[in-house]
Amino acid sequence: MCGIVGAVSQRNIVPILVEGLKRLEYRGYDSCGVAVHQDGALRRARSTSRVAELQQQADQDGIAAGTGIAHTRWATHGAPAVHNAHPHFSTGPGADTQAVGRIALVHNGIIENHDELRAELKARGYVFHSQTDTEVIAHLVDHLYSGDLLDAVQQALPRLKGAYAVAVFCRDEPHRVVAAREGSPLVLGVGQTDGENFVASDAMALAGVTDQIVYLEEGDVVDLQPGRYWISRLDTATGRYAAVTREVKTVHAHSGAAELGPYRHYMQKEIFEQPTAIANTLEAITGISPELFGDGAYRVFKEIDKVLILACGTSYYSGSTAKYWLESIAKIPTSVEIASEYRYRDSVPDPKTLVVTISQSGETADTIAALKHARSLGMPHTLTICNVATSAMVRECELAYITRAGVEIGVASTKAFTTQLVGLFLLTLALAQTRGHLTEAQEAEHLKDLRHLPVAVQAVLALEPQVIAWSEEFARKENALFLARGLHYPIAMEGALKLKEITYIHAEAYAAGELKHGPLALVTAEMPVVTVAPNDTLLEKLKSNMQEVRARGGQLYVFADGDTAIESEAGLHVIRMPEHYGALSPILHVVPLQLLAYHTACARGTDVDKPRNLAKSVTVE
Ligand code: HGA
Repeated sequence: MCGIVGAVSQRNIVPILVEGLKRLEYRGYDSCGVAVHQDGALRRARSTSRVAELQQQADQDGIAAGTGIAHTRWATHGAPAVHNAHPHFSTGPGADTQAVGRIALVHNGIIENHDELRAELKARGYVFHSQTDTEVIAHLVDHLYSGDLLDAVQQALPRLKGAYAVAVFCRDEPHRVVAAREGSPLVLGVGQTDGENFVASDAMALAGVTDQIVYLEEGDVVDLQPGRYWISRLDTATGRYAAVTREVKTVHAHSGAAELGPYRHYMQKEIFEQPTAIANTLEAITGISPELFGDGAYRVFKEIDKVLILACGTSYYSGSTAKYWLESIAKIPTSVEIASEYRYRDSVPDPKTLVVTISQSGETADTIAALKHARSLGMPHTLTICNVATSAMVRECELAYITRAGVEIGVASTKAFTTQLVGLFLLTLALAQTRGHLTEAQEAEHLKDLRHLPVAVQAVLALEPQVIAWSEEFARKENALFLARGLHYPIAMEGALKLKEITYIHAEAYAAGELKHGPLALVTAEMPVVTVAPNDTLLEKLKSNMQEVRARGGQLYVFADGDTAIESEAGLHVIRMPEHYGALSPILHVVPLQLLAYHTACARGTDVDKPRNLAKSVTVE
């Protein structure tokens, strides 16, 4: 994660850098910092408070200049503390340990050979002030500097193993920022006034400043100076850097700024936006066809005979739900893998596989790496379900379905999840159609249910007051179990993840049939057991599992479809959902679980939109 912004300009750039950081705070908020080239020296302000306070600190310290870089951090190496906050400055070799050197640098990523580089640079007399892997890059560039920053950065990059986006400036070259990427996102923003130029982790950071964006490619190095920029990359044949041309795109990036309106937190707002997000995601759908996923999708769908879904976190649970749909409706063998596992294990590739990646941001490092790994194994057919049309994932994949959840600010994903499920259901129907498992009547029936979904979700949102009453009790707990069966088992896992993420209550989900194989040992009167109880073919089996909990004195909190006969009694608390919604039922059942996590977090007083240790867009592995 981590967010980077950098600029060369004639005007004081600090307010723009800080505003950019505010929009990148979704990428991490352990610390933030800004550094500028001012009066011939490197100056910086760093803080472990939120970005909102950084501008004040910069103002107090009189930090203002036209060349600068800024960073918001999600710590990987070294605690979230001021001395580990970026920008990092080099210290010249043999200098007084507190002396500032000539290089200022921000970094997103992980340098895997930092230990080796640190030892080498220490031996050369460099002094380290942080525990970060990043600081080695600052010293390395300093060591290689002999009057030309671009040259020093170009020499340093091949020595780095791992992933990075970096932005660097030098005390001896006041109007220059050099930036590079390999494995972490970075865009160039071509300024529209006074020859100013920018770099940022995400075009959103530059919204309102410039809409002229170059998506830098892996291995690109960009040299920014007033009125000009120059992109180069290493030519492996010659071992030299050579200029490359990249297309400048007009990108109407959203600033991400969104009014909270009547809501207390963005997460609550986003839960309540789900009817609209789902309606928007379905807006262009008039019928089911492979072309919804891009030109050439019919040919691809005809060629493949299995599906491999790769994803992380919440997206992994939407993929896990889709497995049930794909096998039962489209009759296509489907496996779902955690991207960070798949990328490193030996697996058996099959070229007739459709590789489906799922990511809200489209920048999830593990999922992108897993996608590339799958392709390198000889599986060329790739499709992504993604919320950001301009993301690396969409650019990498042959086919795509762009969900229209809108910007999601809360770290705990809600509307991105339900719209992913919509996209995956459409994929199921399109594959079913291609494979001859979808009659016109079935297509019409599914489309009717999809179109009614926003209204059905709205009806579930009306249950909020009942969920609030439960959340008061949950707020006093430190553990919770979630149970479900079949299609709703991944929904129970998502519910448990939501509770963990924002309330810090330890929560685990089990397929209800697994209870007797171990977790039943945890059940006491103190253990709330949340149960997802749709009126489907597994209901009677689920009821037996609920009895097993009741028999041990466990407290059941059941979300039961309106047409089940499950009634509240001692130890059995029931919130009645609308009537059973068939195959799309998971999209309804996840909503009260989101509300339960949200209101429990409020009752516990946690930072709902920015839970501890987490960040929104997971761009490191
Ligand atoms: N490794 C660096 C940068 C962290 C990062 O990119 N996180 O996503 C650090 O720990 O500061």
